[in-house]
Amino acid sequence: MERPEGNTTLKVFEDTEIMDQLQDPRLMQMLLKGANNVLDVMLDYKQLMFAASAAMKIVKTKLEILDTEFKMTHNRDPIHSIQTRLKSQASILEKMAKRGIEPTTENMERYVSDLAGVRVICGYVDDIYTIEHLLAEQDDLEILERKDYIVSPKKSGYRSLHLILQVPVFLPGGIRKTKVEVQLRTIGMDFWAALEHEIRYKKNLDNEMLLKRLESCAEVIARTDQEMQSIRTEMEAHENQQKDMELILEKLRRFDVPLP
Ligand code: 0O2
Repeated sequence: MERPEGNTTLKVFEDTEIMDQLQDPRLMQMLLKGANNVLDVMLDYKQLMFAASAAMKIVKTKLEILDTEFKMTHNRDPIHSIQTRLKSQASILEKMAKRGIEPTTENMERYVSDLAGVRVICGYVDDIYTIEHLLAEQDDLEILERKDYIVSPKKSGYRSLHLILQVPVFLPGGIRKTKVEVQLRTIGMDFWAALEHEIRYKKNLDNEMLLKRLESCAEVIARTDQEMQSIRTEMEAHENQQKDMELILEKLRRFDVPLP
């Protein structure tokens, strides 16, 4: 059969010298051992990412349930939308290289807390802390780390609440405790972060003027978030006052019913 030219794999097998060497049982054993080791590492990585993916889905489902339950009792959704992502191999290796961590699967599990990421977009700032509180109440979740970039924004202007959760993933071999990074932010904070990520983040932009303008956009958005929050709080107070008034009027009407 004709073999395509330039196919190096096939050429190797045509090379009688190499084929002769492969007949050497010691060399063959070394090659098989090497291949076995590589496959073990690949399988460990696959299992790690499988657990990360499962943990991410568990957290997303929990958030959806909390949102629905909140809507049933308070008649509004605290969560506007939820996004999930598994960190890419390139991004994992880049992060580890930057920190000088040896790229092993054990190190990935130990040092890279955002293999699984869940982003929760809320309408109002207080919704973010409500969701955090509801997550903290879940017995099977543990909050390992908390960074509040809303109270203390990053120098760039970045605002969000970051939580590293530990989630038990039930697998045939036992429970695998798996980390998930949850980023909670308002629609406004997300708008800023998405555009800033495109324009500047990881690009080492050093134009002071543009950096200042990006930061001031973040401040304008933060003030708008505060104002929207305050409008909603006032509206709710007004609605509650009206409800209280209705209740009193209803009682008065009942009181006014003429006696027989
Ligand atoms: P990507 O591409 O979004 O995944 P850690 O994640 O804890 O290992 P670090 O830097 O201490 O490392 O975490 P930090 O500061 O809490 O931020 C992690 C994530 O927050 C980033 O993930 C971004 O998603 C987001 N983030 C942090 N700072 C900024 C910022 O200035 N602008 C924008 N747009 N996003 C930011 P990654 O893995 O760096 O990137």
